[in-house]
Amino acid sequence: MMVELSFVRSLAKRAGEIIKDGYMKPQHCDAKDSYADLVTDVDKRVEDFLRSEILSVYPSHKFIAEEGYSRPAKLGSEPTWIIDPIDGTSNFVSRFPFVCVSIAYFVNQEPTIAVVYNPVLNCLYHAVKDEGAFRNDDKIAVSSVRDISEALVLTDWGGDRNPESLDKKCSNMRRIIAKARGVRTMGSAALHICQVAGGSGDAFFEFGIHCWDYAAAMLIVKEAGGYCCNYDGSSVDLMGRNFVCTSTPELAKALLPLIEPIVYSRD
Ligand code: 2AM
Ligand code: CA
Ligand code: CA
Ligand code: CA
Repeated sequence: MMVELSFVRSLAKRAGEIIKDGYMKPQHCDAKDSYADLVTDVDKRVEDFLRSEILSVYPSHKFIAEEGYSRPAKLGSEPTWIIDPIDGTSNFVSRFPFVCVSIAYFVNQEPTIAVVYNPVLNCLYHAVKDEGAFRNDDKIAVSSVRDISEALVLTDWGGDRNPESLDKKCSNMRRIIAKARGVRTMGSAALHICQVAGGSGDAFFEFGIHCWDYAAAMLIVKEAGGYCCNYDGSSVDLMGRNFVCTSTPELAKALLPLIEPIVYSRD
């Protein structure tokens, strides 16, 4: 049985209800790799909900999901769901309203259906391969910005507090802000990328992120006409721990030389 967009949207909406229920309640959180890398019961509850709903209809499908995946994550040609139950957990616990659930459905290693839903701001992005990208059912498109002096660049500090990584991130920020209109860091890679898809940001890059942070948003920004690559300009490697997208290839060409890579081990 084929997976329909309506099924994925309904999963995201119901996951969003769980997130919204937890949003105004104090959350107990556990630290993962660092004190800044958090997980709450709501992350786990949303992931369990999505897994059981999907498996009840598609028992043979595979999963790569943040809280319960088995390393190394491997994307094969089988139908596979790449899921982040909450992207922006540090925002979620601080009630900063930039949080979402991110669901991508892959077949033959190709993203086919993607939904990113922010239940706090009631904003749902979706894309189906070759059918365009939408925000709350309105078609969206990237900006036409080519020149870095006109670009709003989105990136993040992430959860890594290693001093060497922080030095590189600061130097990257320093080089970019000297040339760009602005830099914003809002705590959710998926929503940053969706901002670029909707034309309210012009470029996004980040090191240390995983495929569940950007798999869904990547299809959304591609379908909105955006350009996606790795930090060195090569094509996107989902296990490569970095991702860049821009409104135009010209903007990527201007941005990439300003970025010194921070290399993370693959999954
Ligand atoms: P997460 O909320 O699913 O962990 C952007 O920096 C990405 O890194 C986010 O998409 C976020 O995904 C993850 N991240 C982990 N810890 C973070 C932190 N303290 N601040 C911002 N992002 C963090
Ligand atoms: Ca996390
Ligand atoms: Ca994430
Ligand atoms: Ca997460």
